[in-house]
Amino acid sequence: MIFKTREVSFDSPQVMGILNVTPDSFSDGGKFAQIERAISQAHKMVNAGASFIDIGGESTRPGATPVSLQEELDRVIPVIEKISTDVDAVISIDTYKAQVMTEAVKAGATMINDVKALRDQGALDAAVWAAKTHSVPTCIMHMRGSPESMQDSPECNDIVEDVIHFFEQRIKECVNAGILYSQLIIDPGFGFGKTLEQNYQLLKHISDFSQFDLPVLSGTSRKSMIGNLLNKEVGDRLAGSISTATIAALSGASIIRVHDVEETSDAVKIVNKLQMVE
Ligand code: 8Y4
Repeated sequence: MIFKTREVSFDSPQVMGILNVTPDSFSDGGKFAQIERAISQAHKMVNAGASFIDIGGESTRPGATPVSLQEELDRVIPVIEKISTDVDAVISIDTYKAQVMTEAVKAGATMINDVKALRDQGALDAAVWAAKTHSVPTCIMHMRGSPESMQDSPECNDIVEDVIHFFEQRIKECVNAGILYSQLIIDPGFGFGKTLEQNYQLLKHISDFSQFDLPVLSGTSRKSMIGNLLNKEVGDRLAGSISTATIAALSGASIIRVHDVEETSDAVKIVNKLQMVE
């Protein structure tokens, strides 16, 4: 798949490192120090095996304080400008806002990651522009609940069927709008409005999404599907996160979105070796 000028092969799973660009209360170095911290974190993740960096201004975390458009732009754009020239990786912009997508792609982002699957005002048009004029692919994620479009589908008691039906509809709309089929990535959206049971059903059946012949992105890192099962706080979910990442990689997921890049890259190398031997 082409990300602007970079071609990425999904013959083996790729690791996407999560880079949150949020003002943290412990750092008082100001804006410049924040940008420097983000760059060094990105370099660290690439050296540890990440070929994707997902940059988010924290507008999409469930339960996160909503961030204004200007605040999100101020957080994310300077970091993308610097990282896209300095760091050898696909630079993904985690946003559902059309204007953030557009400005991020102008600043050097090479992928769009939208947890609302381009259903926010203007987002589909922004992603069409990014795809057509910059060869920037988009990841469309499934979410249950929040945006109203989910509920108009018939009441389904099979989450896997539900998510597959969502992608059938959503892919059609994206392609009709002008995004190439081959410029889409799909994601079942672990944790987004799903029960613990449903999250594990999706993980168990994640290979079902291979029927679309599109790269599948899997994001389970440190989520409550791990914490609630193991009774562990967010800082103690590494073993659980590596386990779910390994299962996803073994099942054919193409992009594994994680906080712990080095540990997950080791796990992916084990999976790769396993797939290679007779
Ligand atoms: C601890 C840390 C507990 C983080 C929960 C979380 C996905 C995503 C998110 C995903 C794609 C998160 C932006 C939620 N999750 N994008 N984004 N897929 N494509 N929660 O699963 O990391 S944010």
